[in-house]
Amino acid sequence: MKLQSIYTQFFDFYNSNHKAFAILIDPDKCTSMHLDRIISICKTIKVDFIFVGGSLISENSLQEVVSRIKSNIDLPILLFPGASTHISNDADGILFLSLLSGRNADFLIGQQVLATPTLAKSNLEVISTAYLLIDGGKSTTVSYVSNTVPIPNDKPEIAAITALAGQYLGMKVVFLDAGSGATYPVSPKTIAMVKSNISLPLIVGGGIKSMAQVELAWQAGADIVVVGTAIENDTFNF
Ligand code: 1GP
Repeated sequence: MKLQSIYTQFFDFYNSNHKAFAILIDPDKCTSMHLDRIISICKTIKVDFIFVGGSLISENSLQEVVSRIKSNIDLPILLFPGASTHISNDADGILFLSLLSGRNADFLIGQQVLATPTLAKSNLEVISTAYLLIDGGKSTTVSYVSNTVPIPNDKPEIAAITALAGQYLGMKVVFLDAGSGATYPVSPKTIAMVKSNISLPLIVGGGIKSMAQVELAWQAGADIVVVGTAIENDTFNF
């Protein structure tokens, strides 16, 4: 049973020295072996959230994978949608992303409007999220699919004012993402500058391959760090 809203949990991490770790599951790549590995990781280290989603997924796999996770892992499940159809009522919440780093109206507001009738009928906790793509050294699926250019990694001031604009627009959380499988993660300098300009929980992900990089992101100011590809490929260095 959910005792606390997910957003309250985000804020608890924001207000404390204990930072959060999230695992991202791409439903189209979630084999039984992958799920077993995640179950075993959850028993070994403290995992706080499961994110489910991706830029290119099929709805059937999303529904099925969310139910499988729900029956095997007792953690909040948050949808991380790539499009308006990526919704499963079996999850606990959804990061309602607006791609603020881009100038593609479809990913700023179009997909969100299309998703809203379904969300309004669901029990999902909807968390308004300022989503910023930061260059991670290679072209990523999300950048290609959204037809947007990421913020350069060496322009932390652009990331900071974009995140603050999201806060001024009333968004509840900021997500800095170098994109799935990025060559390098969002730099500590960018994380720190964004953190010092906003007063919202901060999620950071993309290209993180080791616990040392997770720690660096936490130290720079991330409240929640998310890892997908390295765990999926079983190459994450604990
Ligand atoms: C992608 O931030 C997430 O949107 C996770 O990235 O798959 O590179 O860990 P990775």
